[in-house]
Amino acid sequence: MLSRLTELVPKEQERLKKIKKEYGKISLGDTTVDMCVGGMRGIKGMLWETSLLDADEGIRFRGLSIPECQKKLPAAIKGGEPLPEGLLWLLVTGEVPSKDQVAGLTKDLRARSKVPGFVFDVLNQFPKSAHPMTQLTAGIMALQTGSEFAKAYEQGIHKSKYWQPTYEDSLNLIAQLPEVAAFIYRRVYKGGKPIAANPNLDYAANYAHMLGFQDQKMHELMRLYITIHSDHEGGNVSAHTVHLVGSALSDPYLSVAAGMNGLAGPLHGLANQEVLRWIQGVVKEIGADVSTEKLKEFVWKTLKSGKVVPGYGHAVLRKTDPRYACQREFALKHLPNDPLFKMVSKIYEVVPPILLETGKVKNPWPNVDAHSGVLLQYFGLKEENYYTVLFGVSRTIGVLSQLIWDRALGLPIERPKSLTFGWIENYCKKKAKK
Ligand code: CMX
Repeated sequence: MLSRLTELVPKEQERLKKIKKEYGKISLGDTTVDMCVGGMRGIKGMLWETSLLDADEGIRFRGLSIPECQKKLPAAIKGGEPLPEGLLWLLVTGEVPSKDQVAGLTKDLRARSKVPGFVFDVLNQFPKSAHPMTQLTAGIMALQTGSEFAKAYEQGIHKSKYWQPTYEDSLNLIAQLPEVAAFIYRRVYKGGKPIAANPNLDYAANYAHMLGFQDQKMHELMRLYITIHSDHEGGNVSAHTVHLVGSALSDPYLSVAAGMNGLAGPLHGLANQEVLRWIQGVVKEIGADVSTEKLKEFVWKTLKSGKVVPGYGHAVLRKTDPRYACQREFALKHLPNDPLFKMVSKIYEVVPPILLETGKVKNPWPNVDAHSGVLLQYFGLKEENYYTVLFGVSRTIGVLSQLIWDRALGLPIERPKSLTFGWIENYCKKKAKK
């Protein structure tokens, strides 16, 4: 992949120069006071090449929808789920890889996957009760001591070469993260005995194996899971944070650790944990074989107590998330009679009309997090506090693919303009008088 990237970098640098020269002064639309005080919704203010999100259709990775990725990217078994290594290749180069290229990348990642022993010592200092996301971020920060970018910067590397150590750090971190993440799982939930990597397995299957899952179907689920959670354009909290922190030339480890702290928020990646807890709350209070009426009451109770229904809604999407839809397809194929899957299907019927009835929720449909926990439960990964770590391992692939390009294109430090209430009031009063 590195040799292909080396060919692509000068071409894309020229492309950016041309865009700046020819279109630099063209307006992409105005911002409003609502956007300023409302979380910058819809502001077109960031370049993100690896994926693009359409409100109705959902995500496309380098132009490919999820079903297209499932068809075009190499799989471990015929007709099976895509290998995340193939997606990584696609995100970094913009090209669909051959089977051989993916096999080469799997091998490259395996060669980079050794985690220094002191990283585990650092993690062992944490109380086991520390949230797995806290431990994951700490593990990434421990790995940061091996940053090639930080070393090269200290040695005075020319800015035109920044992308090369960024590439090395990115592949190293992507390669090392499953072992760190699996160590956290075994330590917190399985009495501390880690499982050694299996060099014959692909990236996702090996991660599942190190967690303690040998079922082929679980390996397929992990391939799908890691593929679909990787990237969701640039404006979401984790991706934007990595881009922002990276724009200060903080190395990939520092940038990803920051992004993981954003992913750990309940309105973002932690929602997958919250969904499962919420479903368990339903089962506990009204039983697994719940009637529609009782479920409606439960949803209203959640809303009236000032909480969100986790797994529903989105800042950009306005239809059912295709990442939800493909997990539903997976469930229909592999666990159609699972009671919790049936519950998820029932929730899908009940929740959207209620969210619409509130009159304020812009997207009443399920997002990626509404489904993932139920699939993981079925295959035995029942510790919901760990779910966001899986999301984090996957998200690292997407955000680092873009970070390599941020450095290759020499994108500048991010610095949007902020305003005060007083500034807004004065400006709007003056405007009203005109
Ligand atoms: N349950 C209850 N209320 C919800 C809601 C939900 N699922 N989704 C949105 N709302 C509320 C908002 O809290 C907001 O209320 P206030 O006006 O009282 O503040 C109102 O509806 C309008 O919000 P919105 O414009 O529709 O949505 P936002 O862009 O502000 O927020 C999101 C998007 C995802 C944070 C929100 O839908 C939410 O909190 N969902 C539940 C948590 C969740 O599933 N997060 C995961 C998202 C996917 C991911 O990042 O992984």
